[in-house]
Amino acid sequence: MTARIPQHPHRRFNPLTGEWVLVSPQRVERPWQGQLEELRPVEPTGWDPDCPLCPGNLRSGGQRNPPYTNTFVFTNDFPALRPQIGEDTTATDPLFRHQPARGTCRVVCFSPRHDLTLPEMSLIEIRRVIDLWGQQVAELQAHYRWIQVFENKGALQGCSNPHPHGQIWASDHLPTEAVKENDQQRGYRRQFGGLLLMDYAQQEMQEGTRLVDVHEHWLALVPYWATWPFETLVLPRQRRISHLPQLTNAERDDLAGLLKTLLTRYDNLFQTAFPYSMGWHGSPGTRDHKHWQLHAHFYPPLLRSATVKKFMVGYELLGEPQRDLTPEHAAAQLRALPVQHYRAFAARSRQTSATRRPRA
Ligand code: H2U
Ligand code: ZN
Repeated sequence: MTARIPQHPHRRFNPLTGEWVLVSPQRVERPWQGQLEELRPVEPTGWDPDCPLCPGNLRSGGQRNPPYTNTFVFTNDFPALRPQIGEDTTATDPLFRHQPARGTCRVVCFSPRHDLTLPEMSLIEIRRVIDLWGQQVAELQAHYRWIQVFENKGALQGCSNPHPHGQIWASDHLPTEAVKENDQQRGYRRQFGGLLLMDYAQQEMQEGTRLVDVHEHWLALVPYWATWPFETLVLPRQRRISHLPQLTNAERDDLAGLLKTLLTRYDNLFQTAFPYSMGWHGSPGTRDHKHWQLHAHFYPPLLRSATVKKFMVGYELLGEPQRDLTPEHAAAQLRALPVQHYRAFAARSRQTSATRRPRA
């Protein structure tokens, strides 16, 4: 248990990856004259004639999107992985080793509306995205070993387009993060007999200080070992779940609710469409690995405003990740925020003041 959190520099261990993070709580107030990022203007329109993801529009690859009304999936026009391996490319030289990489990449449009983001979508609409993720994983699992569902959101995070969308990359090989998590979860089960992320969720529920949102089937928390300032981990609370297709109706509805509150808190923190990279980590392959628990990571880059982000540079690149703001403080900040979206609140206030305005 994490009884006492030190106020001096210390390192925390990430049991999911086997890596360490340096925490320096005393540096929070250090002077900052860093760069200000340029803010993306608010998207004014629900349909953008120049957006390759909007319904009915032509994509860069030359194909036209159907007039879709809910969600829409297509194969990436510029895929990083392809289903056919051209030539047999294996080299075992210890210094010049390579192996073939076979796979496929898809783009998933969450909504036909160009100006929406997940937290501003209704629970029914978010549930449709969850169902689509599940269908896609089920379909791709028949052909590939690792299915990476993810969303890159915001120009600050390198996202190319504000239209609400995510991606899915499927591959024969386990990527590096998956290998680490697989080894660590398997090792924990061998050593302690339990399920790493279930044991962790239970202890965090008792501890309380890092919790952000607790729903019936899911919880979101700032992990003890978080590296990004407002990083969160989304975990099942009730049972071991292999991957997204295994979610029950109740778990899907509850997840829609949790994503809505968590992402609304994120947007409310700096009153901006909070950028992040998020993704699901489910059990590899079709075998139901007993050591693996389904979970989602949210990695947001912002540190202290809508424009000031955390850089993973210097010591982080050359030594190990470091943070000043403690995970406990980050969780307390997120918990204190309302779960009503600031844009909806602003719109309602405008309406109320308009109806109160005395007639001329
Ligand atoms: P990001 O939002 O992370 O930038 O990803 C968008 C993806 O959409 C990107 O991988 C693909 C890009 O290749 N894309 C298409 O496949 N067709 C298009 O017409 C535009 C973008
Ligand atoms: Zn669009």
